[in-house]
Amino acid sequence: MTGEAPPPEAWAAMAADPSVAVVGLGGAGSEAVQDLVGLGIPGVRAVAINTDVKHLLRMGVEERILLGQRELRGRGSGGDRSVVLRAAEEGKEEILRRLGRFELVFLLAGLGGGTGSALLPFFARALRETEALAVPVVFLPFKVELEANSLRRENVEATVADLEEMGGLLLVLANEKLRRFESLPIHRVFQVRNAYLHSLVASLVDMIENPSQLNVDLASLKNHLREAGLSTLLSGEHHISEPERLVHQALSDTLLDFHLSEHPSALVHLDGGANLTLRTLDRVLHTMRQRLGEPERLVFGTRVRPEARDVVRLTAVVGGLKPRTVRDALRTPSPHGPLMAH
Ligand SMILES: Nc1nc2c(ncn2[C@@H]2O[C@H](COP(=O)(O)OP(=O)(O)OP(=O)(O)O)[C@@H](O)[C@H]2O)c(=O)[nH]1
Ligand SMILES: [Mg+2]
Repeated sequence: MTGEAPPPEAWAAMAADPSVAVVGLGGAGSEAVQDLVGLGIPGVRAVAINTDVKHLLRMGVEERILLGQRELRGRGSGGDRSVVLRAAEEGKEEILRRLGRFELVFLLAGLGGGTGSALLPFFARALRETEALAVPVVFLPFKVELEANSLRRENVEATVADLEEMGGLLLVLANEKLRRFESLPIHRVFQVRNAYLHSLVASLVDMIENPSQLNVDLASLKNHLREAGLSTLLSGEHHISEPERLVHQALSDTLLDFHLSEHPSALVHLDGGANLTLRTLDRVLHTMRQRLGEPERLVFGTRVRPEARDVVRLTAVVGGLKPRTVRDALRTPSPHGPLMAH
C-alpha cells in the first residue's frame, strides 16, 4: 500500500487532477492532438511523442517527448520501425511512469510512417502493465499513398495486425472515408476529421468522468470491454423528439470503419435534459437492438442534465467486431480517384 489515504481537504485537488490523456505518436498523431486541444476537452492532459524534433517544436501541446535522441538525433525515423522500437524500449520506463497514472489514455497515430506505426502498438501493449485503459486511434493513409510505396504498406499492415490481435477498443479512421469532403483544402479535411474525433473523445470522457443516474463508469467500461472483444466507439446528438434518428445518426453517419459480427454487444449511454424519459430510453434501446441484430449483451446508463434541454446525446461502445476491420477499410474502393486529381 502507498501510505495513508488523503484527507477530505485534499479530495477537491484529487478530483481536479486529469485522469485522461490524449497522446499523439509521430507527426499525424501529434497534429490531431493539437487540434483536439484547440477544440477543448476540459481536464484532459495532452502529450506529443515524436522522433522528429522540428515537428515536435511546432506542437503547442503541454507535454512533449523526443524519443531516440542518441540514435536518430531528432531527425525522424525515415520510415524505419525497427529503429523506433529500439528508441521506444529505451524510453519505455519513463513514458509508462508518465502515462500509467492516467485512467484512460487515447493513443493517436497516422499509420504508414515509422514513428507512429511502431509506437502505437508498442505503448498500447506496454500500458497493459498499468491501470490505464489504452484506446488506440489510427488514421489509415489514402490508398494512393500505399499503392506506390511498399514500405508504407508494410508499416500499415504490421501495425494493423498487431492491434487486431490485442483486441479491445480501437478507433479506425480511414482517410478514404474523407473523400466525401474532397472539395475542401486538404488541411481542412483533416480538421473536419479531428472535429469528429473530438466529439467521440469528449463524449467518452464525459460518460466516465461524470456521475449519472444510471451510472456507467470506467469500471463498467473495462468490464464490458473484457467480454466484448474488438470494439469501437460511436456517438451522436439529436432532438429528443426522434430517438430512432439519434441511433441512426450515431451508427451510420460515422467516419469510422468497423464491421459488426453476428454477435455484437453494446454499452450505451444517453445524456439529455429534464425531459429525458424512460419511454425515450426504451425507444433508443429498441432501435439499437434492431440495428445491431439483437446484441448478446446490452448495458446502458443515462444522465439528466437540465441544461441539455431538448438535445439527447448517445454514446455507444459497440463490441464483437470482425477482426478484419482495418484491412477491409484499406480495401475500400476509391470512388473518385486520387484526392489531388482535378
Ligand atoms: N500530416 C498528417 N498526416 C496524416 C494525417 N492524417 C493521416 N495522416 C497520414 O499519416 C501517415 C503517417 O505520417 P506521419 O505521421 O507523418 O508519420 P510518422 O509517424 O511521424 O513517422 P515518420 O515520420 O516516418 O517517422 C501519412 O501517410 C498520412 O497519410 C494528418 O492529419 N496529418
Ligand atoms: Mg514524422
